[in-house]
Amino acid sequence: MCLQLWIWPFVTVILVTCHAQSSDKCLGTPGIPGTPGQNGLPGRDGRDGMKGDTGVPGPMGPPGGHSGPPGRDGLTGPAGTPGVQGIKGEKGDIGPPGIPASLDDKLQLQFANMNQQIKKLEGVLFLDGKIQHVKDKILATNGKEVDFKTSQATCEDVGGSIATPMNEAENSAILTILKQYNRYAYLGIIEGAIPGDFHYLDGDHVNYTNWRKNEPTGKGKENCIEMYTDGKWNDKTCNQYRLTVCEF
Ligand code: MMA
Ligand code: CA
Repeated sequence: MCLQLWIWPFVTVILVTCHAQSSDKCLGTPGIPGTPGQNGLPGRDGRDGMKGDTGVPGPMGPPGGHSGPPGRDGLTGPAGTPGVQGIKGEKGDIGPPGIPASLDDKLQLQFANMNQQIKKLEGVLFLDGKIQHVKDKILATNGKEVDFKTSQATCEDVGGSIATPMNEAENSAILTILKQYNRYAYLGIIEGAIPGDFHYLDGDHVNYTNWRKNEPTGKGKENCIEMYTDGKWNDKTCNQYRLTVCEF
């Protein structure tokens, strides 16, 4: 501010000199600029500025007085691991006598309904070619070819036994399955100690046979029986791979 104040007169003097030269009426030389004046009094206060930004939070104060009341309980945690099993209790008293099942109408109705359901399921399986039935006997295969022992074990494992035709109807039911798969199957009949003497697996002597002409021919060397795809029987070694057919 001060600098600008004393430069102005100086510039004015230079301009005056310039005019004087062009008009030819100027005589003396310009004087020396005076010394700068003293600073003026301070101006009035300006208007208030805009509100500043919020300051940063101050440091945490010292701990307060007493601690507050306890908070509420948290959520229930996951179930713990089961404990060890307790020791078995004493045997209870014998219950009151019930009525015989044959006189229990409710039970008899349940049996009748169950049998009806089972018959329906048999119908579905038969339609699908999965089972054959002759009277109360059901015949089925798993489609696998194995030796005699494996076939026998497979059937027993599922609560049945290897197919054993006791009459022509049963022989035909097994044959139906063999034709579907175009395979031979072992039957549940084996040779005893005497060559040519065949018996069921429970030891009973056979009372129905359907040998092919000239069979059996093994003379004690072919201890199992296979059924051909025409329903005829042949005595055969037991280690061949034959279709597993079970009866239930
Ligand atoms: C095979 C074997 C026998 C069967 C004869 C019939 C050669 O042996 O399957 O068990 O009796 O064939 O020709
Ligand atoms: Ca034979």
